[in-house]
Amino acid sequence: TAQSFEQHFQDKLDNEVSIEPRDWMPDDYRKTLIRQISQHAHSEIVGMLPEGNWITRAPSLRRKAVLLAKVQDEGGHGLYLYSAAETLGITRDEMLGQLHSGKAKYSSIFNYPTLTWADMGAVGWLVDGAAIMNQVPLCRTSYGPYARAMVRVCKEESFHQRQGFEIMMRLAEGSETQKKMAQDALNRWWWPSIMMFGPKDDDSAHSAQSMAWRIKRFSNDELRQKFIDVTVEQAKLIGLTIPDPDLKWNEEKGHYDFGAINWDEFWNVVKGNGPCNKERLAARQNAWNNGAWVRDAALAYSEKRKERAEK
Ligand code: FAQ
Repeated sequence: TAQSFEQHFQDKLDNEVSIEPRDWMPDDYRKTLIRQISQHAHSEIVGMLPEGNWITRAPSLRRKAVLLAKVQDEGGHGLYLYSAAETLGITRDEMLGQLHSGKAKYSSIFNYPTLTWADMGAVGWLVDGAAIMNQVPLCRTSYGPYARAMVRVCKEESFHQRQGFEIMMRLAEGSETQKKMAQDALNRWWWPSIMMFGPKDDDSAHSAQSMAWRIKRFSNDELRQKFIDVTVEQAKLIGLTIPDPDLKWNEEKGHYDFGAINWDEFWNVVKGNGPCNKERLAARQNAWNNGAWVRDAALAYSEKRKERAEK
């Protein structure tokens, strides 16, 4: 009966047994996962664009090889995530259709421009740093295929974060101009990075249900606070200043207090009006359109093979 299916699902959650593709699950659990996993996949793929912008201009062969590898990893993460979402009964074409029509979201962070080489440092350090903070707990998310995909993704993100921090460290100990470049990148990426964790808990539409289903293990504000606490110390280490005059260690709480986040800016970017939203979406739509001949050729080839096999 429906009730015993539901009970079985709840027992699994309570006992930390992962939910697998063939298990019964509530419709809304399935929907929430499709939404989150597909948006996560889109973020990885759109997230290749701001850094792709610097591959041809990396300052040395070593930096170029590392950046190229990082951007390829992001493509791989997108593919694992699309595969994980497909196990829930949505096709890749449907997901991409939702991205291209603007119906599906992707992370707000990728709608900001990468203006200087130091931005490659800031993106790796802050954006991948925030991504890891959010994704390590997702290795224990209740849906098996998503959790397993996250294990490998997190290992790679951790390399990405270090390569970004290393770029910042080198620039920060370089010439006056290089140090300024690093500080300028930190100034521009800090606030958008802490917005990546999503709206504050009171305004987070999905959090309560996603926590109850053990999809999310920590709330948006909890993860944001953890990220700020570790990143402030890293900034100190390399002699850069976090652009927040209200940032202050709170002895009683054992956390940093921080200034007000500009939520108008956040929602504006989420709604499609950030500095690069149109450019990012256009790049993905063009890639899709320009790849049509590859899909057509692959399909024609597979049909020809099928025909031959039938003869
Ligand atoms: N941007 O109720 P909540 C990466 C939307 S890391 C845009 O709190 P939820 C690695 C949200 O979707 C980045 N939209 O939602 C990389 C919802 O709208 P909807 C990707 C946002 O799902 C690094 C509405 O606001 N990581 O790609 C954002 O419970 C460097 C209400 O919000 C993930 O996706 C935002 N920042 O919590 C790649 C991690 N925040 O869907 C390249 C997995 C919220 O109803 C280079 N996702 N919204 O239309 C999650 O953990 C969650 O989905 C949250 C949001 C925490 C992002």
